[in-house]
Amino acid sequence: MSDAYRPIPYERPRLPESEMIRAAREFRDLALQRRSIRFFSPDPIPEEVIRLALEAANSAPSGANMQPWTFVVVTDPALKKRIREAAESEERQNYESRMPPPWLQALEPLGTDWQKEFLETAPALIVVFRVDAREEEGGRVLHYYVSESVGIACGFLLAALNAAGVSALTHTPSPMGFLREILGRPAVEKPYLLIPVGFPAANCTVPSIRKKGLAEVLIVR
Ligand code: IYR
Repeated sequence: MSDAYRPIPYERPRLPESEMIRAAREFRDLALQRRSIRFFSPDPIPEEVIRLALEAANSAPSGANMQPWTFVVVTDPALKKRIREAAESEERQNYESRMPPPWLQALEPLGTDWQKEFLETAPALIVVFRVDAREEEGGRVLHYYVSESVGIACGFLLAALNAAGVSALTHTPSPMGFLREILGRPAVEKPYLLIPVGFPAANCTVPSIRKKGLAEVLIVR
């Protein structure tokens, strides 16, 4: 056995079954309250809420425990403006010529277009970068299962924000390379997701869409 393997005991109290079901139901109910929003109030959200949600995200399981992510929190209005302008420039080309008709059709129920006002209105933008490798004394160390790991961390982040009553949008302007430049991140970091966070605007609306029920996606063998 390798010297690097030094396990320590792990114990967790077992909940009674009724308590497990109650906790699972409570989390399910909270998850069902979540909606992606595109109309944000400019009201700030407590910095501590973002910090705690990011601590939850940073605890996510990752390939070989390498935590292959960087989170950048943007609240500076000038930076948000630059990000909006760059995102809209890409998105305008997407909507006007790059997205094929079936894609545009799939987006119709969401009512999206190239304009991304929420990138300036939302009080904070969390930009998540995937980090494919890191430099160490001995040379470059590759990270493993980076997209799976970062996806899970983003799921933790969204769930933690939602539990605190904070709304968010999973936004992917494409291509997103401009985020690396504007935020001054190294080439080894690739923008993965842009998550505006905040409270819904007073007149916020969301698309009337339905989620598939579990029966449509669950197979038990
Ligand atoms: N990135 C574009 C288009 C878009 C794509 C998907 I897939 C969505 O679920 C929503 C939007 C935009 O943000 O408008």
